[in-house]
Amino acid sequence: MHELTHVYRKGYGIMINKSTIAAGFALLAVIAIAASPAMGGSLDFIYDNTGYWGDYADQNDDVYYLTMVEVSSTDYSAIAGGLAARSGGGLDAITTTDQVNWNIQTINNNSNTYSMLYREDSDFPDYLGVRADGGLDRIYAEDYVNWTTSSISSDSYLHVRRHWGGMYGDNVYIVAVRTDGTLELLEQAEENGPFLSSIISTDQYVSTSFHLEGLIDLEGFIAVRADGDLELFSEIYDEHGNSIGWTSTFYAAGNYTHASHSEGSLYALGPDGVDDFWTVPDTVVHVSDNSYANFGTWQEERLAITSDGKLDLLDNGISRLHSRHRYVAMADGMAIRSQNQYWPGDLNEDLVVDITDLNMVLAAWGKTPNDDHVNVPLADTNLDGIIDITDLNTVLIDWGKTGFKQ
Ligand SMILES: [Ca+2]
Ligand SMILES: [Ca+2]
Repeated sequence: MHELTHVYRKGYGIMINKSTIAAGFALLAVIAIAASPAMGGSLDFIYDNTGYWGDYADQNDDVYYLTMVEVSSTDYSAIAGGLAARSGGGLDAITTTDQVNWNIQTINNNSNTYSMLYREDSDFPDYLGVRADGGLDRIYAEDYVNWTTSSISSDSYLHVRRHWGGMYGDNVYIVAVRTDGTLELLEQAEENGPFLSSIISTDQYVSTSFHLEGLIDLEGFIAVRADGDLELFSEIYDEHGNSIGWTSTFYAAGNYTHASHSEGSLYALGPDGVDDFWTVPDTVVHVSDNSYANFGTWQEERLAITSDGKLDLLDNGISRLHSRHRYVAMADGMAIRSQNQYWPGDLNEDLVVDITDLNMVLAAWGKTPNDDHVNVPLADTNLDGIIDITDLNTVLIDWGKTGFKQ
């Protein structure tokens, strides 16, 4: 195991103790339970190491997860971690209060398999889960211990987000993209009451954003259309303040698949990259040309997963790829590792270990990320912040190998 020293990510002021990683590994090894089917992947902690984001192999390859979502979207200092869906069914809550000791709790009485999880913005962990059979569940625990699952709908869904609405912002809505691509609004008229369903658009959609409070002057949400354009939905009221329905307008043209709201900006992602919308479409900042599949945050950093599964730190209009491994989903400080990984010696990830990879080590020889932010992370196979004989040996050991790691 690695030495217990603090590492400091230059320029960001975040301190993370390496004992976090050590403790997490030990715990993960202990909780290894039954092997699951060959879907999804195992868990990594993602953290900073000497100037750039890195990742560690976990010590537990027996538990596989399909997807995960962060525990806390509002207060990282209180509790962090994620809710992760096991590939064989069931849910694990993986949390820490001190960034050192991680607790993994398998949620009782829930053996459902989930393809998508979404955390509602609430004072306690409160989730929506789209089941593999398409149905929609609510999963919550007011005390982080005793979890309750209830079925919201047995219809079939692809994507869900929760929103507030009504004149005073206290109505609860779930906006759901149905499996047939249409957009459904599920409204809960009273706390813990049933959800009333209505179709608000029969056009074709792939996803929606979180509630837009603070981003624009309108109450509403952004829907990502199947053709990649963004559409703005907002609620309309009569003269008494009663909701009389929803209206939508064109927001922006693009080739997007996801839209996410973070600190007053709307991030829209897709195969053409990430765009950052500052309040209205004519102040778009194009952040990255990479192709993206997902978006999240960790300690006020904006992290995205590329279509190739790499973690990308999106910082003030700069994209920096920060992981050696490939991932399918992420949450606070953790990510689910894809089962398809490049050979450690395949530095340029072209599925062959050859002279190109060797030359990448030689070109960065003796350097640190401070010397070269671009090439050192690519060549640093063991994530120790220096390019040396260890990295050279990794390439030589894998020399001639092709395809993904076996
Ligand atoms: Ca290569
Ligand atoms: Ca190294």
